[in-house]
Amino acid sequence: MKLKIGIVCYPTVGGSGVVATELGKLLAEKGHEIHFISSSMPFRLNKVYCNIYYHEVTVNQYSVFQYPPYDLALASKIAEVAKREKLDVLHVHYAIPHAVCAVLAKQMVGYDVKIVTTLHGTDITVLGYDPSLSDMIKFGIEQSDLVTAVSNALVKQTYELLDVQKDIHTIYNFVDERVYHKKDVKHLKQQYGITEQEKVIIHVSNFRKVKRVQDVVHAFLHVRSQIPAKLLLVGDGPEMTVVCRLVRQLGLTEDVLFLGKQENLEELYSMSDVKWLLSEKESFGLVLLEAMACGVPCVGTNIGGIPEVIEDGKTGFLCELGNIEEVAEKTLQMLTNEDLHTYMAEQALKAVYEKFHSQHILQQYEDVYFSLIKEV
Ligand code: GMT
Repeated sequence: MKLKIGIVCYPTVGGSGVVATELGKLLAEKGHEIHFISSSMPFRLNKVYCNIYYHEVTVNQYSVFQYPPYDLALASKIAEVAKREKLDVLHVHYAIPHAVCAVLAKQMVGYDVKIVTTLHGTDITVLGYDPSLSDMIKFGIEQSDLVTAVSNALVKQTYELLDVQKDIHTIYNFVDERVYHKKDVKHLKQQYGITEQEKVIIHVSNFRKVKRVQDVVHAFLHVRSQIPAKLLLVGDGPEMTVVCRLVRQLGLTEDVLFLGKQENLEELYSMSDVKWLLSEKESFGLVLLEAMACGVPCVGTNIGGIPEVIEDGKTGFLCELGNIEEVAEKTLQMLTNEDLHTYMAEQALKAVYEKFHSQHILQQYEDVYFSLIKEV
């Protein structure tokens, strides 16, 4: 049985948008009809699929409104598309505003279109602490027909924070293994001026405060004092200015490469020996999985969903939040012991192909949709 599925997500660069888009593409490959409903074209939707449609939400600016009513425009668009296309399922990524808009749209269409909500983190770990929003998030979750979250840690945190009366099922994130795999990038390394002797550490994020990019730079100072190394900083965001200043102050300008926002991350991971994610909040850490798929072991903080992605001592190392020395010491252990590095790189790849395989995750989402459709 083929389904008609509406997907609502933030389309810009960011893990939740990436997961929503990649899921839509895999579902389309299996013959389902996919309707993306969002404010702009999801950036990973980079080729034509005959059964993927994109419906843009436009918000008109009327002088009577102090703020453009995006959420109402979205709800209205969801209802319009659901009714016209007779969607079976609305799969929304993020409780607010998307789940709440879907609930409103469901009331507007007048039939039992099923709502699946996937929690990605920020709505719970940041907005869930805001008393003016927490009841709204709880409402969006409880009114959904089925709720998933990207890690067990996020499920636990949602229950603790919002006291929701709803089963939440963990479905891990995935990457498209056809895109994320090790590539031969010797030429690229040379072009960046990285020598054979130098080890490469990579950090990829949106440079929000929670990503602790300053910790990344401090830890790199320790590593570089012991071995020749380069740090690739990929991404951009609010912390960029402070991080640039810190790199200059610590005399690291020669060895830290600011690469800005990049699209073909698999090539940059393929140049790297270790991936760092030292965040203070992280419900999953999709960038870890991307690196692991390219055979790069990871060092991450022991918080949120990171311990579900990095198996300590096997696919990488876990460190205490803010413990720069521990990060440096464990990274050096990996980078100066070739056997250990090879073992961890192999185990990282194995985890991607076993625990997080895209087809395995796709099956779990399809099971979710069919469980709701069969109830009708
Ligand atoms: O990490 C961000 O700031 C972006 C955010 C998003 O909305 O894309 O990422 C969240 O969702 C990703 C996909 O599920 C997860 O891999 C990230 O861990 C999660 N970020 C946080 O929890 C901070």
